[in-house]
Amino acid sequence: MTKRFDYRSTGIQSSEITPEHVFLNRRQFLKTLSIAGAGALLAACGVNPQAEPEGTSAPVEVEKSAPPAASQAVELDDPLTSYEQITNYNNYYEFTTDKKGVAELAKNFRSSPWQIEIYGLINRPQTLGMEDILTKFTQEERVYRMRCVEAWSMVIPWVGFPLSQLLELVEPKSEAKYVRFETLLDPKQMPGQKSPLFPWPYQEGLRLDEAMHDLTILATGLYGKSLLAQSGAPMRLVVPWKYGFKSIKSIVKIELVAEQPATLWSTLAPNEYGFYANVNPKVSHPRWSQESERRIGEKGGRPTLLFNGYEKQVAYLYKGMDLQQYF
Ligand SMILES: Nc1nc2c(c(=O)[nH]1)N[C@H]1C(S)=C(S)[C@@H](COP(=O)(O)O)O[C@H]1N2
Ligand SMILES: [Mo]
Repeated sequence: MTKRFDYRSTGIQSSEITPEHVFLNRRQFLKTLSIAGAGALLAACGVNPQAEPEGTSAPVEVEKSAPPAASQAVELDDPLTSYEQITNYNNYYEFTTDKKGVAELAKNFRSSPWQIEIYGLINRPQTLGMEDILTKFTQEERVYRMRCVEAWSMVIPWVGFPLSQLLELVEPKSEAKYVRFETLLDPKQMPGQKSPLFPWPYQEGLRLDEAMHDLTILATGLYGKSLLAQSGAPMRLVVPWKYGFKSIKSIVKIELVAEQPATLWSTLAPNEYGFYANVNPKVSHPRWSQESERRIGEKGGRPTLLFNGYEKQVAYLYKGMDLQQYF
């Protein structure tokens, strides 16, 4: 079997990071291709920390895939947040609540070997290693806005694959209505988990139809590189129309369940952080407005958009629901 991705590296040297202008030129180039073609090319480029310079890597088999519906949401004109900023300004309370201190505290985190247990209301429960995941699912680039509930935002070029593909593999039973995710529990590696103030491990959840939506991905990289620990290595969820806290990092468990699962933030403060957590400028946080946001790396603010700008793609999921009540 072709091994597409070398997943051993957890600490990428800054000298190995694709310089941003090279990356941006490649994106400019991709713009001229069909999205299906672009996906295939990116799959070929892969998430390889030891990658040779662009265009010189050995050819790998490429699977044909249908054009992702998410292509409508790819934002080729919204400037990307820099790699430096994405990887040095993080929320990851398992390490620290200091956004600028996560990278340093997480630098020795062991994200390999790594296994993900998938269980619950499914026909095919299984435990997958990261190498299985990278072999089974073609990785593609998805450029998404990320809006934290704290009113800052970024634009991140993720590498990953639709969560729906993993769910199809495990065959949810008809009773399965929600997906529950769990982060690694390991206080020896994650000093923040020694704090009794949080109900560790971090848990999150999605309704099954939200989880199956093509915009919902499991990310394994960003800027064409494997995720660093601070970004949720080796694999984290990304749900771009919801506040950032839904996008749970360093996942070890995925469970299909019948009832709406508890989540860390809705357990701690149910009136501040709901289960749905759809980005909505009209639903204020009890302690601040959500009408605008600060794009990291930019001066000034910009208006926050309903569903973080993905309204066209996702509004149908919430038809008939009162967004003030199900926040
Ligand atoms: N396990 C875990 N996942 C997490 C968090 C966390 O503290 N622990 N923080 C969340 C929050 S509040 C945000 S805004 C995003 C931040 O992702 P980033 O640091 O990659 O930008 O991760 C989310 N996922
Ligand atoms: Mo957040």
